[in-house]
Amino acid sequence: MATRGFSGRGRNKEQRERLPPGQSLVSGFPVLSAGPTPVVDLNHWKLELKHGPRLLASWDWQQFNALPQTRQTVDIHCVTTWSKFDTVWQGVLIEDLLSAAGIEAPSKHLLAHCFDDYSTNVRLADLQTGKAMVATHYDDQPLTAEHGGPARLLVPHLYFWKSAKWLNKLQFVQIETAGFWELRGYHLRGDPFEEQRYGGP
Ligand SMILES: Nc1nc2c(c(=O)[nH]1)N[C@H]1C(S)=C(S)[C@@H](COP(=O)(O)O)O[C@H]1N2
Ligand SMILES: [Mo]
Repeated sequence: MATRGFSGRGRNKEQRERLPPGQSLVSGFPVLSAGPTPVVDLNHWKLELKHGPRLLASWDWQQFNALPQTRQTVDIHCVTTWSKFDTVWQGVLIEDLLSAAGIEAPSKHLLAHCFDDYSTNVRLADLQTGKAMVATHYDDQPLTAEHGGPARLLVPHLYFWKSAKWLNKLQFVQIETAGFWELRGYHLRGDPFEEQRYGGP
């Protein structure tokens, strides 16, 4: 109790360094979706990997769940200014997905597509960080529908709009191509520590 002030300041310093500029910590887990939550039947669930229109690989739910699993604890940052520390996720790392597909990446840019027609662009380099994954579990529970279940992209080091919920396709594209929010003014990359909230003219 006597050291409360000192250790409090210590924690705050650590938190300040982990918290990107303009962000505030939340303890809950807000839900942000552009439209209604799609109903996704696991019997029809499929994740496709494409290069433009060409199919490179695809997994049904059973095949996808047989891929190597990774569990990790990361901080997440939403462009609407909330951040959440120490969120626990489990799923398939993008590196493991690509090696399961047995392909060399054909381009440096991708679009993530979803069951609700949302999309977002991501650079291959931002997916090959050892942290970006197709997540199926949050807090050791199957991902709830409102948070993107059955499976969502998780790109924890970028603003959370890059973490596409209800993921059904990862598409390599030759040229960086804006997704849903990027077309509406958000930054093409979205690094929270650089405060890349909005795109340039
Ligand atoms: N398919 C899909 N993915 C999406 C969205 C969406 O509307 N549709 N919203 C994005 C935005 S703007 C944010 S901040 C996060 C919110 O994720 P959460 O609802 O799990 O907090 O999901 C992102 N992924
Ligand atoms: Mo968002």
